[in-house]
Amino acid sequence: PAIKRRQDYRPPAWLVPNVDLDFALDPGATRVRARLEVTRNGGAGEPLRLDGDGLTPLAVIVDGVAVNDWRLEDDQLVIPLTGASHVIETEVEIAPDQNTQLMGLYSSGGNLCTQCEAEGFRRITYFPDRPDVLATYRVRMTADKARYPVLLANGDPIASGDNDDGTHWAEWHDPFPKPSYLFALVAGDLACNAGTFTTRSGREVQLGIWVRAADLAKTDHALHALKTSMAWDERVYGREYDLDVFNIVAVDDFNFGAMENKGLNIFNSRYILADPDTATDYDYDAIAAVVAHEYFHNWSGNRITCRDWFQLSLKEGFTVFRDQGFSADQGSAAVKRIEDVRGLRASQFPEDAGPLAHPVRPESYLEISNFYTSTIYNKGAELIRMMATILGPARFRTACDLYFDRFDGTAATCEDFVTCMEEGGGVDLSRFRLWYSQAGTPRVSASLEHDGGRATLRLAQQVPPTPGQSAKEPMVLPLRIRLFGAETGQPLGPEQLVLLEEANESIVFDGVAERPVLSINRGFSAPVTIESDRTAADLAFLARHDDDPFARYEAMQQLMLDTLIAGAVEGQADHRAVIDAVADTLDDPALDPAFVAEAVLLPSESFIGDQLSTVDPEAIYRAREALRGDLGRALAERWRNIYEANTSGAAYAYTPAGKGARRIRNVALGYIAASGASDAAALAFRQFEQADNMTDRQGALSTLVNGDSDLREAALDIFYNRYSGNGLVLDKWFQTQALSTRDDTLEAVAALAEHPSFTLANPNRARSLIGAFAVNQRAFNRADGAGYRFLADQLIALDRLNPQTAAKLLPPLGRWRRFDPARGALMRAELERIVATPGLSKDLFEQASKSLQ
Ligand code: BAL
Ligand code: ZN
Repeated sequence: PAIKRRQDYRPPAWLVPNVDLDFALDPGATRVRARLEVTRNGGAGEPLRLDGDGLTPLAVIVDGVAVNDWRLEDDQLVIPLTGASHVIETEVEIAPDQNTQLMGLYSSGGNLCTQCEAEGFRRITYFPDRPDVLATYRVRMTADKARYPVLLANGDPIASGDNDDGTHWAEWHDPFPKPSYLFALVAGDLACNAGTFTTRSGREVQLGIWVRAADLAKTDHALHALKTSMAWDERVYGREYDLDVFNIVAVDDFNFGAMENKGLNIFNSRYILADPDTATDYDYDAIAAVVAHEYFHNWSGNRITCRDWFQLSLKEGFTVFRDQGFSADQGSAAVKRIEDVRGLRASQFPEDAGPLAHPVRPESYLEISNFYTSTIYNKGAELIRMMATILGPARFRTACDLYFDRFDGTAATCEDFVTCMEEGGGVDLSRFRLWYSQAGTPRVSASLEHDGGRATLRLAQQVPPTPGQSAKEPMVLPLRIRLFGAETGQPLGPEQLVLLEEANESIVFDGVAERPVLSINRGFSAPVTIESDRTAADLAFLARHDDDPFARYEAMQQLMLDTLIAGAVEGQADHRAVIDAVADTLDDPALDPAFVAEAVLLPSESFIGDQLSTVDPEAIYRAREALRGDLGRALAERWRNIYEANTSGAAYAYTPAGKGARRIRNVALGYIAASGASDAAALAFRQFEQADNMTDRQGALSTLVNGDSDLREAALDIFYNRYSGNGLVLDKWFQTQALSTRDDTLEAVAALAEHPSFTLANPNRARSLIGAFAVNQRAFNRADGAGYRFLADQLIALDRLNPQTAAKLLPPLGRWRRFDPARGALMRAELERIVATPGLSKDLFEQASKSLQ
C-alpha cells in the first residue's frame, strides 16, 4: 500500500463548489445519485479524479450526456475533461447493512447513519474526498416512512413530503461550504429531546437530541451540556453558532466517541445517555466534555478546517484544549488538570516512547485512521496550552480572534495557527515550532543549589530518540516555577515563568535566606518528565505546603513513585514517608474531597512500569499491593471515618459536593479492602446493594471483582441480570472483569469472549473487554505469553469486521522493547503472526509492522 507524505501536498486540480446528493435509502441496497459542479483549479489537462472505496459506477454523465471514456485507477474514478467547469453526475449502489467497518453509510440498531471522517465519504459516492475541497451540499433522502420516520442531514431542512408508495422524502441544505468528511445523514425511528438556544446576537437555534424513544429520559444532561457549551464559547472565545438548527443523534455502533458533522453531530450513545442508575460521575463528566468538544468543532474544525490530514491536530489539539477549558470551568479546575495529565501519561507518554511515536504534525502515514492518536489530540492540546501560557490570557484571546477571522471559511494548517499566535500575541515562536515536528517526551533534569543568600537552579533538557528521528534539538519549554522556604513553608517570592530554550541553563535567585524547596512545572505547564534531586522530605514538604494544587498532587505522586520503584526493584521499601503524607492530606480540612481522592491514589502499575528500564509486571504489582495494604492498615481508622462520613445522608445529586463525596468514599473503600479487613467484602456488597447511583454500584463491584469473596459472583450475577437490556452498562460489566487484579483474569476474559452478550461487531463492547484487558499490565503481560496470543487472536478476528477499531487496540503488543527478552520475543511472535495474516487491512498492517521495528 502507498505511503502518503506531507511534503507531497498539492492543491486540488478540481474544486467542487456545489454538490447535490439524492439518496434512495434502503438497508440492503441504497441508491446514491450525485451531481457535482466542478471547476478547474489550475492544472490544465488534468482529468477529474474522484475517490471511491468499494464502489462501482452505474452511470457517469458529463454535462447531461452519458459518457464511457472514464476509467478506474485503483479506487479512483478518472474522468477526462476538457473545459474549465462541468457538471458531473454519477450513480452507485451501496449496502448499509453489510457495512461492518462503520465507515460511510451503515445500519445501527435498525437506523441508518453515516461516519465520514476521515475517508468514509468515498464509501458513499465518488468525490474528491480530501479536506481542502469545500462544497455546499443539498441532500435529498427518500425512505420507507414507517421504518425511517425521521430524516436528518447537515444544515437546515428546506422541504419534505410523502409519496404514494409508503415512502417519504426530505431535503436539507447546508449553506456553509464544507469538506466531505463533515457530511452526515440519519434515517431512523427516533425521538427528540428538543430545546432552544438564543445566541448573543438574538438568533434562536432549535436544538434536538435524537435517540430511541426508550432512551429519551436519559438525554437531559446532554442537552444541558450543549446549551452550556454554546454559551461558554460565546463568552470565552466570542464564537457564536451559525445555523438555525443543531441536531445530535446517538447511535450504539460507533468507532469514535462522536463526530462533529456540520449541524448534525452523530454520537456514540455512551457520550449522550445518562441517568443516575446507569451512568457514573465519570460518564456524566465525559458526556459534557464530548458534547462540548463536538460543538466547539463548529468553529475549530468546521468553519476553519484542515488543509490535509497531516494538519489534524490543528482542529483536534485546539478543540481538546477548548473542551478542557470548558470542563475546568464547570467544577474543580485543579481536579480536571490532574485527570487530564493522568490521561496524557497513561496514553500519550507511552505512545511517544514506543514504536508508534510520531510528531503532532506527522510526516507520513499509510492509513489516516491510525493517526487519531493521543499525540494528535492530547499532546496537541498541550501545545496550545503552552502557547496560551507564553502569551497570557488576553493576548491568547487576541491571537485566537485573529486566527478565526483570518481563516474563516478556509482549510488551514498548523503553521497558520502558530503564525496567528505570533502576530496576535506579539511573540516569536520560531523555535517553539519544533513541538510540531519533533516527537518524544522531553526530559528535564532540575537541581537546586543554595549557597549563602543565593539559589541556583540548573536545568538540562534532553529529547529521547524516536523512530525516524535519532538526533533532537532542544525545545522551548515554559516552566512555571516557585521556591518555598523549607523552615517556614512560605513562598520565597512570586511564581516565575521560565522559558527553557537551551540544552542547559541556570537561573539565579538572589536574597534567598532560607533553604529553598523547588516547585517546578506547576500546573503541568509543559508536557515533560521532570527528574529532580528533591529528597523524600522535600516532596513530602511540597505535598503539604505547595500552593499550586497540581504541584501538590505531583509531589505526592513522585513520593509514591519513588517508594514504589524502590519496592519493585529491591523487593521492599520504607513506606513511612508516603503513609505520613497521605495521613496529612486526609487530615487537611481545607482540601476539597475530590482533590484529596486524587492525591491519595497510587500511580497505576503501567505508569510505574513506564519509569523502569525493564518492566517487571509481577514485581510492580507486588510493590503496589504492599504499599496499598500498608496504607490501608496504617490509616485504617481514617479510611473508616471517611467512608462513613461520606456515605450517610443525602440522596444522589450530580453536584461538585456529591461527586467529591462519592469519589473519596470509593477510594476509601478500596483502601479498606486493600487492608485485608475481614468485613471489606460485606461492606462493598452492602454499598453495591444500597447504591442509588452507578458510581457507587460500580465502585463496589470493582472492589468485589478484585477479591475472592463469595459475594463476588453474587454481585456479578445481580449486576448482569439487572442491566442485561442496557448495552452501555453491560460494557461496564465486561470492563470491570477485564481490569481485575486477580490471578485468573486472562481465563475469565477468555471465557467472557465466548459469552452470549459479547460481540466484536460493536466497538464499545470490543473495547470494554479486549481493550481493557490489554491495558491490565499484569494480566496481559503474563509470562507464558497467553495474554499476547489472546489479543492477537481477537485482533485478527476483529480486523475482518472493523479494521479501524482493531488497529486502535494493537499498541499494547508493540511495547516489547520495554519488557524482558522472553516476553519481548513472545510479543514479537504475535506481531509477526498478525502481519503474516492473509487479507489483513492496511490499518492493522501499519500498526503491527511499525510495532515490529
Ligand atoms: N473528529 C473526530 C471526532 C472528534 O475528534 O471530535
Ligand atoms: Zn475532535
